[in-house]
Amino acid sequence: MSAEAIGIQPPRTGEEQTQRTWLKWHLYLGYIGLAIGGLMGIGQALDRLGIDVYGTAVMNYFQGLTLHGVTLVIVFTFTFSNSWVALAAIRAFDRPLVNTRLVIASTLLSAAGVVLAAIPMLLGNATVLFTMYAPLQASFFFYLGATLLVIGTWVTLAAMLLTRREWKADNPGRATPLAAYMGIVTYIMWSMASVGIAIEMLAFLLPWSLGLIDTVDPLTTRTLFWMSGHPIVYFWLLPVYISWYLVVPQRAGGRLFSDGVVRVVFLMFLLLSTPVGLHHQFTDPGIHQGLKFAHGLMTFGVFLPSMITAFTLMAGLEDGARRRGGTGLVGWIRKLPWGDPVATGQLLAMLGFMLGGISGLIKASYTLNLVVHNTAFVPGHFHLTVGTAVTLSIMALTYWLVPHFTGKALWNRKAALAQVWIYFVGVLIFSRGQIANGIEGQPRRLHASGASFGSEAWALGDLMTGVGGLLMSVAGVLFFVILGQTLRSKQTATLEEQTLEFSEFVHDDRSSPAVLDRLGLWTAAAALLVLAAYIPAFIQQGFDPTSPGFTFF
Ligand code: HAS
Ligand code: CU
Repeated sequence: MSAEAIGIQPPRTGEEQTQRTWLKWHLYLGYIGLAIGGLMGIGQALDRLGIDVYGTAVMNYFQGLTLHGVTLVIVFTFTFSNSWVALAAIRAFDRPLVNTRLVIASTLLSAAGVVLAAIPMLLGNATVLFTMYAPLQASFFFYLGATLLVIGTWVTLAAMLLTRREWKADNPGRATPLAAYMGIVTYIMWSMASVGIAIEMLAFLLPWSLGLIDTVDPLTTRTLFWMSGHPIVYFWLLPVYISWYLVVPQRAGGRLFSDGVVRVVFLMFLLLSTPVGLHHQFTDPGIHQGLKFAHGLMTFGVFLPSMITAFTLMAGLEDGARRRGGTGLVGWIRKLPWGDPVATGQLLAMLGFMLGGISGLIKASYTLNLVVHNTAFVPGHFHLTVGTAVTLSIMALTYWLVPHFTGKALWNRKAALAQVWIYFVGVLIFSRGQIANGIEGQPRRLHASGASFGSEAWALGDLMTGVGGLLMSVAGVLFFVILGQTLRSKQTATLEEQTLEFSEFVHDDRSSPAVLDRLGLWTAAAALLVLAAYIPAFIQQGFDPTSPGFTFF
């Protein structure tokens, strides 16, 4: 049995137990983000149905939308990753992380970041949306909170890298265990990518919001933001890929083809996630067409590791289903573990991601991007990616994680199954509405029921977005009911329920080339690509710090 097949078990030492307690609270912090963000989502769904909760309520549309975006895509995702990826690394290395203080520091940094960012958002002093670039200006504390959340992720990386070094000293010549490898490569990618947003914060937004400098260059801050703002989507996605690779096929009874291929997939993300940010700026003036072309080309490159993932997973799932008696060209799909909410939620998330991925490819094509940029098509795309592939997978994984962390049995498996299906059906209807309206030219971030203009062509799309959004909200409420009831439950989880087995491979790590483990080398190569993609962009676009801050809402 390979090391990976051991999977995640209940803790064995006191230190591991302490770390898991902190990781548990780190995870719970994310659920608070999900609750606030989800609540704001209900308001947005109602808005599409013509019920204007913002006209009368305590907050305006953009305040609600900022809370929605920041708590979901920065708080919920980051805290889940810090918790889950560290937990997987502990199990893969079969030892606690070096050292416990770093695990605690990461949790506290996230918590401080959440509080600092939440207060100005709730007070209406940070209505800049989650794409926090100039010239919209937020309170200093909002930027500080976001910065601390990013630093928390760096601390998690430091803990994992130190543990890897210690493990390597004890296991000379062996490849980093796969679950840890995937997590560490993800975090190296993100830490490198987040340099863009770090410079944006430290050099521009923090001093600007404090009044130390009066003006900034919006184009510079946009470019720095997107330098991190594209790879951030893989920082949301790759922790979930760890589960898609290592948990779902195993639960389906299948083996994966090759350990080496999975490592190559993660290295491709390390190399290609960052030098593509200009695909968010295809319509920005002042950036040379050749640079946009280069970033566009590399966007098609970063599509590949997800395609390899799709084929690898499909083969692993088919292998499992056929071993369980599945037959036929597609008939085997019936033999996937549809009674298991942990697997089912993630299978549905994968199906949603197929559509999310295709809509991404459409936007990566320059000429099509000109049609859909800044329209409702964009949220249509990202609710199928971060809103489905990531969120639905985290919900499903929660049905294992919480019993694991607490020792309590999952409350009502049937309810959990219903929850993931309702969310899936809801998000499909929701995104269909957004994507159709985007093609009809509906701007994104439109306060629809408060707008004095509109188009007949948007009526059906808005209805679908509203109804789909309400279904997602029902699933969101049900998720928290299941979570609450599980936490209150007196029934203990069996050892099997607390244990997470990892997938096995036909070709395991012994056949993977040693060069894949040279993480320093790959990081250096990735850094060179980032420099090649961005230095010409900054030189060419120049620096023109003439814009004051604006607060419109
Ligand atoms: Fe994106 C904008 C292009 C992936 C998120 N994206 C966004 C924004 C967000 C976002 C939040 O090129 C909006 C930012 C803003 O506010 O302005 N995106 C892409 C491309 C990909 C992509 C090419 N995006 C993501 C992921 C996200 C995400 C992942 C979050 C997690 N995106 C764009 C572009 C824009 C953009 C443009 C800017 C648009 C504009 O004009 O503003 C690709 O990486 C996608 C690759 C995915 C695939 C799918 C693989 C499928 C798999 C599942 C297999 C299924 C199985 C099922 C095995 C190739 C792995 C089996 C089950 C059974 C039951 C049988
Ligand atoms: Cu992107």
